[in-house]
Amino acid sequence: MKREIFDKEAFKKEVKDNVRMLYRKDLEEASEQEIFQAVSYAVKEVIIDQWMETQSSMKREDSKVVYYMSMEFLMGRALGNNLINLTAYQAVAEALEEMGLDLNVIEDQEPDPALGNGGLGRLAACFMESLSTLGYPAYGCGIRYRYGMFKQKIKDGFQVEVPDNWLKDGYPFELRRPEYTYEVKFGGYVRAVNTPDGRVKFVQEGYQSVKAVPYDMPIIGYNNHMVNTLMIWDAEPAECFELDSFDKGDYRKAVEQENLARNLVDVLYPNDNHIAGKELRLKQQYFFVSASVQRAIARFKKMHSDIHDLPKKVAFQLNDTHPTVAVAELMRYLLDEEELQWDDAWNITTQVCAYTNHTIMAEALEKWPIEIFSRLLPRIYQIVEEINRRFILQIQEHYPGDNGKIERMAIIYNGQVKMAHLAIAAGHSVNGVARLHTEILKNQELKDFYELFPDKFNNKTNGITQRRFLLHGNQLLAKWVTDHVGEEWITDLSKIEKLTLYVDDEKAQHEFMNIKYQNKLRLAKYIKEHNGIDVDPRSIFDVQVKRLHEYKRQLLNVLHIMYLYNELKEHPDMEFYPRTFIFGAKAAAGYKNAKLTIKLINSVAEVINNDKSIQDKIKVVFIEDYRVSNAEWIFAAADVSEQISTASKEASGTGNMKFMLNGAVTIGTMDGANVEMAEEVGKENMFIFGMSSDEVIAHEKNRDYDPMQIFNNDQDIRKVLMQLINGFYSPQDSELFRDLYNSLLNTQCTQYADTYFILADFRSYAEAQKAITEAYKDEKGWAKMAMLNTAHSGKFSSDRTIEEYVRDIWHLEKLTVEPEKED
Ligand code: B1H
Repeated sequence: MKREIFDKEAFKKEVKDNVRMLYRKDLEEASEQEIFQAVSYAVKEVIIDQWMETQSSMKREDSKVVYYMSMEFLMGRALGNNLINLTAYQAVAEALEEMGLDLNVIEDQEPDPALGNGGLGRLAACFMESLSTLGYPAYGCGIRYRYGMFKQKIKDGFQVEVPDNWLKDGYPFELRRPEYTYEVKFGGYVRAVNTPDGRVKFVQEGYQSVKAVPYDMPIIGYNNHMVNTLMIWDAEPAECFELDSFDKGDYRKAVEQENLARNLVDVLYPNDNHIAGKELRLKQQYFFVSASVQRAIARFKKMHSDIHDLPKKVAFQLNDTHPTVAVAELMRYLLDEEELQWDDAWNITTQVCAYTNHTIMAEALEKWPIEIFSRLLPRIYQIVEEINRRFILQIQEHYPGDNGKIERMAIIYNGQVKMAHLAIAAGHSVNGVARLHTEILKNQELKDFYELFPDKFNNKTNGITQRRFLLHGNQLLAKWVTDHVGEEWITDLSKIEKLTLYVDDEKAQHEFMNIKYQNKLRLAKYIKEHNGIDVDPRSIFDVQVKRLHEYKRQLLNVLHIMYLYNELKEHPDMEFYPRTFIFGAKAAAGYKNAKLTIKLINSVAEVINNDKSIQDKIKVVFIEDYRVSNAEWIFAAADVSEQISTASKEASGTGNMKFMLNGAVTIGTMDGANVEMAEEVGKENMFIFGMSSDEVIAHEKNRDYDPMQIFNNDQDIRKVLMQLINGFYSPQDSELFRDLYNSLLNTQCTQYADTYFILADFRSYAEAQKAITEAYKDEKGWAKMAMLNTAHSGKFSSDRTIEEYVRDIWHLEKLTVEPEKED
C-alpha cells in the first residue's frame, strides 16, 4: 500500500499551529498571505524528511552528481507543484476545504520566483524537476537575485517596469545555509612567490572579498522521495574575512568592499538573447561560479582523497557561456590550491565541464574587454591567457600558416575574451538545443570548431516538464488523459501516444474540445478581470506568448491583424470566423523597438476592440505581466500557437512544446524545435509557412533581400505599413510608430531593412492563417488535429532530454531513495 504522506487531520492541525507560531493569530484572523506561509511550512515539513533521506542516500551511494550552472532559474511558483510531486495535491486541497480554505486562492498568494528571463531560465527549471523525477543526483547553481524579472504594468499601452520584490514576505521554500559560506575574491593583483621547494606559486593580493551564502531550495521528484537541491547564492559583506595584510586599516577599501557585496546580487539583467556587457554582470558570473565550484569541491573532498577522481564524481554543465569562468576557476583551484601540474589540471577540467549553446544571435555572444576582465579577475585572466596560448599552438599545429583560423578561433583576440571559444576549448561536450540549431552551429556559426573537435559536438533537443505544464496547469485535460491512457504519461510522456486510438472517436473529440472550452472560459474570465475586455470563448484563441524580440516577429503577427481588420472594413459581409488574438511579452527595458511593438499591439487592440462595426469578429488582448503562473492557464486555453520566428533564429523554443502538449495547433516556421514537432505530428497537422533557414541564411550571405520591392508590389502590405505612419493607430502622434516602419523599409536606420524578413514571409503567413480558419470550421477535423498534437508531444518531455544528457554527457546513475522506517 502506498504510504500516505499527508495525514489529513495532522496536516490541518499543523496549518493552524503554524499560523499561531508565525503570526500569533487564529486561522480566522490570518491574511491569505499568512495562510499561504502556514500551509507552505506544513508542506516543507514533509519535504525536509525526504530531502534528508535523499542527501543520505547520495552519500551512501557516493553517486556522481551534476552541477547545472546557470545565471537563470525561472522556477515559477512552488507550492502547487510541490504538492503535485508529493502526490498530495488532492489530499491537501480537501483538507484545506474542510478548513474553509481554497487551495487555488492560497497558491495564488505565492510570488513567482522569476530568477530568469525566458526560455533559457525556464529550461533550467524544467531540467531540475526532471532530474529529481528521474532520480538523478543534481545541484542547480545560481544567484539569489533580490529582484527577479521585473513586473510589467501596461500604462497607456506602454510597458512600465516595476521592481519584483519577491522576498518581501519571506519565501517559505528556501533554506539559508550559512555553514556553506565561501569567500569570493575580486580585483587586486597577482604576485609570483617562490616556494621553499623551488616552485612558483601565484597569489592574489590587494583584493576585495565578498561572502557568498547559499540558500537551498528543494526540487521534488514526482512520487519518488527524491529531493535535489537548487543552491542560489546571496552576497554579504565580508566583515569576517579581513582585508589581507597589505590593506589592514585601509578604510576606503573596507567601504568599497562592503558596497561590492551590497549590489552584487541586487537584480537580474532583464535581457533575453542580448548581452549587456556590464562589469557588474561579470562580477555576478564569477561570484556564483566561484562559490559553486568551491562547494562542489568541498563536497567531493569530504568523501575522496584523490582530486584526480573528480571527473568520476562531478559534472559541470554550463548553461550557455554565462557561467564559463567555471573553467578557469576550476583550473585555478587545481593549480593553486591542489598544486597540480597544468596538463593534469587541464585533463580534469575538460572531463568535468560541458557547454550548451542556446543562441546564434550575434548580440548574445559574450565577449569581455580584457581591460575589465583582467582588472576584476587578475588570476583568472592569467589562466585564460595560458589556455589561449596553448589553444593557439594547437590551432597552428593543425593548420600551419592559417592565420584566419587563429583570428576566428582564438579565445583572446582584438582585446576581448570570447567566452564561447573558451567554453568549447575547455569542455568535452558542446551541444545545441534542437537538431536544426545544432546543424547550424556545426555548419555555420561554429564551423571552425566543429572541424577541429567533431567529437565534442552533439544535439540535445529541449523539452518541458509535463508535471507543471499539463498535470498542474491543465488539470481537466490531465485527468482526461489519465482516464484514457492510464497515468504512466506522468513519468513517461511517450505513453501519451496511446491517445491516437481516440482521435476519430466522436465522444472523445467532444470531451477533448469541451475541456479546451472550459480552459478558454477560465482564461476569458482572467482577461475580463485584468483587461476589462470581453472575449468570446467560442472564437479561435490565437496566442503568441514569449519574450518580445524582433526575431520572434510579434510585429508580423500584429501587421497581419491590421491587414485582417482592413479586409473586414473593406468587405463587411465577408465570411469571417471570430478570432481572439492574445499576446503576452516582456521587452528588455532598453529595447526600443520591442517596447514600441507592445505599444502598437495595444493601440491596435484599442481601435479594433472598440469598433462596433466589425461585431466582435476580431479581439486583440495584451496580457500584462506574462510569467510562469499565468502561462500555465494560457497554454491550456490556446487553440492556435504562434511560433513564427525568422527561420534559423530561434534556437529551439520551448513554449511551442507547451502549447502542443495542451492540444493547440501550431502556425510556425521551420525553425528551432518546430522542425521536430512537424516530424512527430506530421506537417499536415501544423500550419507551416515562410522561408526555410537555408533560404534566410543564403539571403543574409548574398545581401540580396529588398523589402521595398514587396512594399511596392503588394497593395495590402503597403496599406498596412502606411497605417504605421499616418496616425491610423496613433491619432495623437502620427510619428509614434515611425521606428517600426523604418525597421522594415529604411536602410538609413538599420543596416539592412527588414532584418527579420517580415515582409518576405507576410503573404505566406496570411495564407497559413486563412488555412487555419478553414480547418477550424471543420469541428471534427480540428478536434482530431488538436488531439494528435497532444498525442505526439511525447518526445518533448524534459525527461527525454535529461536522459540524453545523462547518457551522452554526464553518465550519472539513478538513485533510489528509501523512505525512512517509521518507528
Ligand atoms: C535563449 C538566451 C539568452 N538563448 C543571453 N539565449 C541572456 C541569452 O541575459 N542574457 O544575457 C539571456 C538569455 N536565451 C533561449 O534558450 C533561446 O532563444 C530559445 O530558442 C531556447 O528554447 C531557450 C532554451 O534553450
